[in-house]
Amino acid sequence: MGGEGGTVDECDMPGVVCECDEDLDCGEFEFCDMSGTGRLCECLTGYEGDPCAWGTLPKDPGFQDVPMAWTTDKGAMIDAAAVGGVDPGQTSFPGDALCSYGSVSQVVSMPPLEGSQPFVAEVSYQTSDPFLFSESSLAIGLGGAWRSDLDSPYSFETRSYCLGEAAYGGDVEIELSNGSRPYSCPTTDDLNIDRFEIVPAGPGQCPELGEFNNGDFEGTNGWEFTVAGSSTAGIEDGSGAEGSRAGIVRHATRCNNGWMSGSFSVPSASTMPSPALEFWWNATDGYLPRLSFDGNRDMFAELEGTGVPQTARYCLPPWTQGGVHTVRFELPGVSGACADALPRELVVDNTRIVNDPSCGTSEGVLDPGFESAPLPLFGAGFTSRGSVAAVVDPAAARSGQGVLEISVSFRCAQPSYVFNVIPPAPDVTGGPALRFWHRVPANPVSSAFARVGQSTLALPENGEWTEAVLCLDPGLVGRPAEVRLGLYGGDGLCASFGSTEYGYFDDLELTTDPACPTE
Ligand SMILES: [Ca+2]
Ligand SMILES: [Ca+2]
Ligand SMILES: [Ca+2]
Repeated sequence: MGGEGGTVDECDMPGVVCECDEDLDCGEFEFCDMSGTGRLCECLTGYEGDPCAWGTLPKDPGFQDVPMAWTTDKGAMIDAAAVGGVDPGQTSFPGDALCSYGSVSQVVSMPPLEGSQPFVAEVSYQTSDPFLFSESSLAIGLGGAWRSDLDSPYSFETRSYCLGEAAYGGDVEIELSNGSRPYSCPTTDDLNIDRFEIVPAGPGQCPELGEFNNGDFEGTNGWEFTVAGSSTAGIEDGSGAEGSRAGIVRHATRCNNGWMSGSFSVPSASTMPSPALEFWWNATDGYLPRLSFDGNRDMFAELEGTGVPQTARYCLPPWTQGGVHTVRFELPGVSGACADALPRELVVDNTRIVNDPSCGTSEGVLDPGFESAPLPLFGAGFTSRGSVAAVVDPAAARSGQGVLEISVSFRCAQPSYVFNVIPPAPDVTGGPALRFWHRVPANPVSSAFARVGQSTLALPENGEWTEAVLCLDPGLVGRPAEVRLGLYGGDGLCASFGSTEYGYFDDLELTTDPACPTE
C-alpha cells in the first residue's frame, strides 16, 4: 500500500491497521472506509454484521410507535394498539386524512445502487368502506418518485414494489399517503398500513436500471399475462422481432379482453435526461391495442394495428423518472354479441428505455410546448370520435413547431389529453397552478375545458391565443396530479354532428398563482 505524491501513507505507520485501498478490496456489501485513521472495510449503509447483511429499514416498520421513527402529517396517525395484520400496530388514515392527502414519512439512509443489491418496498395494507366500495388507495413516494397502487384490498394484503434509482444512494424520504382524493369529502373511508419495510428483491423480480425485466422476451420472467375465457397469452417462440420470442395475447371472440404487463426502471433525470419507451409490436389490422402505466387505465395511448410489425416510441413523463413502473399492453374487447368469433392478436417485443432528446428535459410536466411532435402522445386515448395529437404545424402553434390539436365530431364524446403534472410548492405569490395557452374558435357544438380532480374550467372560445390558469391541489405538491385538456362534443345522442371542431393548446407551465389555494 503505497503513499501518494511523496506523502507518507498512514497505513505504513506503526500500529495503524489497514484492510483496503479501495472498495474492490473489500467483501460483498462493504466499502473501504477512509474517514478515520487507517482504512477499514465497513458495511454499506443499511447493512450490518459480519459478513454484512441487510438490516431493518426503515425504523419501526410495523408501526408500533417507536420514538424518532415516523413523522405524521395532515391527520394520518400511528396506532400502536391496533391489532394490525402481519404484526401489531398500524398507521391509520381516517377520512379527513384521505381528504387532505395525509402522510407518514421517514428519511432513511440508503446504500448506492452499485455495490448493494436490488430492493423492494414490501407493504401490507388495507382499505375499508362500510359500503364495501372503497375509494381510498395507497401511494408510496421513495426519494420523490411516486408509485400508486390502484387496488383497494379490503383485508390486509402484502405487495412488493421494486425500488428505482431515486431510492438509492444517500438520504431517501419514504412517504406513505393515499393515491387519490375520495370522490366525496368528508368520507367514512379509511386506509390502514400495517407494515412497510425495504427488503432485498427476489432473483429476477426487478428490472435493472434503465431496462425492462426481460424486455426482449427471450427469458421466462418479468411478464404477467391476464386473459379469460377462450383467450390465450404467453411468451411464444418465433412470433417476435426477426423471428425471436415475444409476448402475445390472442382472442377468439368479440368481448374477450386481455393484456400483458411488465416492469421497467426509469433512470433519474441526472442519469438519463429525456427517457422514452420504445417497443416492437404488431396487431391484427383494424384493432386498437392500448398502452397504460401502473394499472391506470384512464390515462393511456391507443395503438392502431395494421397487421404489419411497427416500432413505437413514447416520451416518458417526469413523474416516471427515478422509479420502477409497470406497463400494460392490452388488447381490449369489442362491443357487440360476445360469442361472435373475432380472432385477433397483439404481439410485443424488444421493450426498452432509450434517451430521446426530442422528449425535452422539462421538470414537472412533459414537453410543455409539444415540440416532441410528431412522436405520439401518451395519454391521448379515446380518440375514435375525435382526435388528440401533438402535431407539427408552425402556423397553428403559439410557439415553436409543435402544438396540441384536439378535434371532436361526435356529441357526447370527450377527446382529451390526460396527463400527470407535479405541482410546485406554494410560495408568497400563491398556490400551485398549471398555466397554459389555448386557441379555440367559436365552435357551434362543442365546448373546450380543462379539468383537475373534480373541478372543471370552461375555456373561452374567441379564436385567439388566450392564457388560462388551472389551480392544482396543494395536497399533491411534489406528487403526480392528473390534468385533462379536451373538447366536449355536447349533450345528446352519441352521434356525429356532421362537422369537425378543433381546439389548440400550447406552452404549458407549472407555476404559482395568487388565485390558487396554498393549503
Ligand atoms: Ca403492524
Ligand atoms: Ca424477442
Ligand atoms: Ca409549441
